[in-house]
Amino acid sequence: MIRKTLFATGLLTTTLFASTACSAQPAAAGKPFKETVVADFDSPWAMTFLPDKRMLVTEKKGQMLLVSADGKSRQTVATLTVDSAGQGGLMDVVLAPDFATSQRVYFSYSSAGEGGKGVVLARGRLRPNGGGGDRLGEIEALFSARPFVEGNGHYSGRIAFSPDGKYLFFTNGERQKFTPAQDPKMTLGKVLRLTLDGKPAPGNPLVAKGFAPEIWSYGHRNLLGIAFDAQGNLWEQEMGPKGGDEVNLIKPGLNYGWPNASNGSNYDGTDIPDHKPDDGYEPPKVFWNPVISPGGLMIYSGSMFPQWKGDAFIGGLSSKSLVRVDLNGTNAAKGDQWDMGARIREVEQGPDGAIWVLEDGGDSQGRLIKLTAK
Ligand SMILES: [Ca+2]
Ligand SMILES: [Ca+2]
Repeated sequence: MIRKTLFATGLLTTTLFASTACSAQPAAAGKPFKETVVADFDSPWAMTFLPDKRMLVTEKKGQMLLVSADGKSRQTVATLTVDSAGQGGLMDVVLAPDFATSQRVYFSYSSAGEGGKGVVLARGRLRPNGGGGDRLGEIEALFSARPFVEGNGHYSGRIAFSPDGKYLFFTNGERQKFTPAQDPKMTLGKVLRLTLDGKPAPGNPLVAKGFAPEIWSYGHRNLLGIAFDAQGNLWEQEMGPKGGDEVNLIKPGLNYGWPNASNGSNYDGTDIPDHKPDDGYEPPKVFWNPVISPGGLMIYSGSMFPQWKGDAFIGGLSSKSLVRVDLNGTNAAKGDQWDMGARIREVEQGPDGAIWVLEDGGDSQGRLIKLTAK
């Protein structure tokens, strides 16, 4: 009925034109969710929910905060020494698969050291501190990207656990140096598969070809999201250059093309050959041109928004949007792109199936917003 009315008034034509120009931005009237501001933070980067519905939130400068379920109170559970210049800082935070018994929390941060800077994977245990609070103790660094290089960009540092809880996937960005993504000895520009102790996982696919033993896939740029879907497929998003942001289905041993193939072009205007069949590089399942600048990835499994079950949600930084990607088995297609009015860094699913987003702003301008069904 609505469709018919649109036809009658000619609005549908306008909608179609707008949709083409904006690259999958449907001209839906209003958003299909209610937004509630729950708290605000100083340059938050990542969050995750505890089984008791409280949240861990990381702030770029090194604070890990434990926030009450209603967002009204918070405590600092760790102040970490990080290198927070540029895109660096305290980054991802994810609970161990056996958190209920181990209290282990995995996190990532950038650090300075010999040769420059790099991203580090670490863990600690979140336990009561005696005086009523909680504290992240027994902190240990497990793995560092190789090599450390100069510069403050493209650390990546996202963490995901395999569905069986045995392995940890860790993303290492190419540090804005391009060619390391194709270098078999460097972990930069790669998806890594590690044991829960941060060691190379046994059976990684490229060892026989002379690659570093941690490497699962390569040819990546800046991987700011990685997550398994309910079928066990591993999805990854990465920031492309000028144009060419990607959602990739990650399979062991494959080369995803950076910097030799991209559907975008370099910022200096020079072209990069697009992905094409039989070029030896795995093409993205979805790409954006112009870009969305993907900052965080969540695959929805809740019941509050049943129409989106199994779909991927992406926080858009420069696009200031929340992006939905239709996942259907191993296929993906653009879904919605909602204007959020601020850079979105992180997307998370809450215990009741609500969708939570963290804005990217500093000076307490990084708001935590809960999205619920209307
Ligand atoms: Ca998260
Ligand atoms: Ca290109």
